Amino acid sequence: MKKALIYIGVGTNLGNRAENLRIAAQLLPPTVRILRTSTIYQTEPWGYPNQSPFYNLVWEAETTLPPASLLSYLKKIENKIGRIPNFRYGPRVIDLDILLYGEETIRTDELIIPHPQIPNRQFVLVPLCDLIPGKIHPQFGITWRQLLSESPSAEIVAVTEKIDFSSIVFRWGIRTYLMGILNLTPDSFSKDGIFGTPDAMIQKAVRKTEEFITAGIDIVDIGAESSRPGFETITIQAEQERLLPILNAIKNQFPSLTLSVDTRNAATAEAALCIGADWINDIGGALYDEKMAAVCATSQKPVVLMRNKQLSRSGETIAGVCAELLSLIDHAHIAGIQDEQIIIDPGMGFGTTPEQNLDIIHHLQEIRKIGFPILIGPSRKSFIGHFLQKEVDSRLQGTSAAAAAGIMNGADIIRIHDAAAMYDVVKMIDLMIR
Ligand code: PH2
Ligand code: MG
Ligand code: MG
Repeated sequence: MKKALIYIGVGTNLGNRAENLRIAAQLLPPTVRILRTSTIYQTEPWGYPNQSPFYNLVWEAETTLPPASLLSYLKKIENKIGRIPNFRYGPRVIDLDILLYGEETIRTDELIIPHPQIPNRQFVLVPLCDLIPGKIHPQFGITWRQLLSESPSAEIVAVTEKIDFSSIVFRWGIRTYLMGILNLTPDSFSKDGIFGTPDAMIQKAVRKTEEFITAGIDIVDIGAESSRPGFETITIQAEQERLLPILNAIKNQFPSLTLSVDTRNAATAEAALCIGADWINDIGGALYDEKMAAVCATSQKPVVLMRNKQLSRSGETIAGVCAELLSLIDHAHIAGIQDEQIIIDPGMGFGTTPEQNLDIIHHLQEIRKIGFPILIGPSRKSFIGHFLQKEVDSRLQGTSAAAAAGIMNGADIIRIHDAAAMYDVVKMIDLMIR
């Protein structure tokens, strides 16, 4: 496919500006690939003075989208991030402008390229000159450096705040997030557990994490205790011996990655948080270990509270699930866990019949009404095997279907094994429905 080299000007002066820049980058489609990012500048407002200073930058990117499609995609991203149209030059959470599209000059009602205002705007010229100072303006025939030197001066300083674009911003509803499963158990039901000597395990775990990141996973969830039906519990000490060295290695190697720890034990959670775990994922809903809720409260980190009790076969599935989740939330609140930390999980396959798992996905919107982000974990589970009569290594299509229906009904995070395949599934669903 034909690729064009483009330059996109980005500005923000409302809310958390650094986060706005990061989420904008993370919402770009695979058809727009950032090659270079200019320095980020704090700039005085141009055009309308009575507003807060902006953060501005320019991206150099490669795209296969024609200009009109690119424009409409960038507008969609602006809407998703919450841009509300106001007056000309007014404040905005995000502004994404096409500055240059290859060597083309374009003049339609919607789009003028090169962006006609660049010569008057140092907040564009300065970052653009970080990238292409010696290139020639397609119409004026002089360099960007020259244009900068002739432009009206404005107050512009490089931002000192360190902005890590590879660290994922979580804003629920804007897109679906993928959690990759890293099982440090020899007996995992999914058949993809990592085991071996301690050194071999570290190596395998780091390699798998790298695969996850390459595939576009947002969170990696590391667990050392199998939760498959009829599993044997391991001691807390054995759990930590398996988990902590690997967690440490992954944290050091991939410091921007969001690392979740799958544990029911407060002492393990505490030790993991100390090493730098970012989330706790507790299949016990912070009930299994009486100290867990307090550890999570102190950490102020996100915590996944999973429903995990035999679900009554009489009565409505979803009402039972909601009642249990509400009681987990109450318990978490009492221990001091804040609403902003809480993610809820209906616990697919935990004390549920195959039919009840279908009900959970079908009626997920009822769980949505509780008002917290929702994680679901249908990946390779036995209810899929039950209905399709497929072994655990042939359940990807069933998993995709469950993810699709789940996302359409309000799921925010999908916990999965098959990173590359599920990335494509989720990307397409988000393009269609979000
Ligand atoms: N964008 C505007 C109007 N004024 N001023 C600064 N400093 N930065 C901007 O991105 C900006 C502006 C309209 O697009
Ligand atoms: Mg603009
Ligand atoms: Mg604009």
